Amino acid sequence: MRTAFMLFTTVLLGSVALAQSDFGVLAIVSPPDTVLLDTEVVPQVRIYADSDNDDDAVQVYLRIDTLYDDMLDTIIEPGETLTLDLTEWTADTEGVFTVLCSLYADDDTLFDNDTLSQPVVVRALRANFAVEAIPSPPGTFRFGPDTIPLLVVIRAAEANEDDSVTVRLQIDSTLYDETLDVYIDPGATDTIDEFSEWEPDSQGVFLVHCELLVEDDTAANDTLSKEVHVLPPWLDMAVASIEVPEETIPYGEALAPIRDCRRVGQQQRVA
Ligand SMILES: [Ca+2]
Ligand SMILES: [Ca+2]
Repeated sequence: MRTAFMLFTTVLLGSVALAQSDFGVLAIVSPPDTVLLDTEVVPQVRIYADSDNDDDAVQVYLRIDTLYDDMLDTIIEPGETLTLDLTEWTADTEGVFTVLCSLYADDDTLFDNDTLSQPVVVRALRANFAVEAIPSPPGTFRFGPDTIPLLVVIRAAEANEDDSVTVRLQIDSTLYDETLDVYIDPGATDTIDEFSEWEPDSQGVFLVHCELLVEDDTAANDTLSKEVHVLPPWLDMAVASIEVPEETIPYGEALAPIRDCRRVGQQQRVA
């Protein structure tokens, strides 16, 4: 008898479970992770219904901290997924805020999926920079004369005019380390030639590394490196003159040749 009662209870509970209706929030589609300051976005959420009833009424609420609060009444059909647009929101305050979506339906019996939250960052438009090339020092050169490092930096076109960028150039980390603040017009490509000269005093392979010290939308293009091979200077010899005596040379007289050779690379007279 007891076994029969438990079986009846199980069947009954099972039938109750099968009859449960559920409505839930699937996603906060908008606002996205980041919204630019003073732009307007249309908040958008996705909900679903797992119910046997036609025309279930659902109230959907969306809140963005204390900045925004909206509610939407809608009708949803069994098995349906709806993407709903709410009232526009103008992101006029910088910061990190919590977007909270919740729903209510009379026949809902599962409540864990009735709310969903995610952060949104509101920030001002950034100036975007990228280091494009390191034309100097060249890949191979001979030390002797100094070389002026050159960097090509690009700035994307955008609205805010005033931002500058800090550029750091290092050669083997410690041989050369210089930082400059430069201004580049929006949309322009500039060759920065204001770094001080580099005076390599030994041969070898050196790593030239450029870094833009900036927080912009794409960090991957903020660094660039190249290897430079520094070779010793040429030992460049040249004959400068051969001096011939003008007077008659007596036959049999020994005469020391006179020549004048110069080491051109060092401008150093060797004879
Ligand atoms: Ca639910
Ligand atoms: Ca960048």
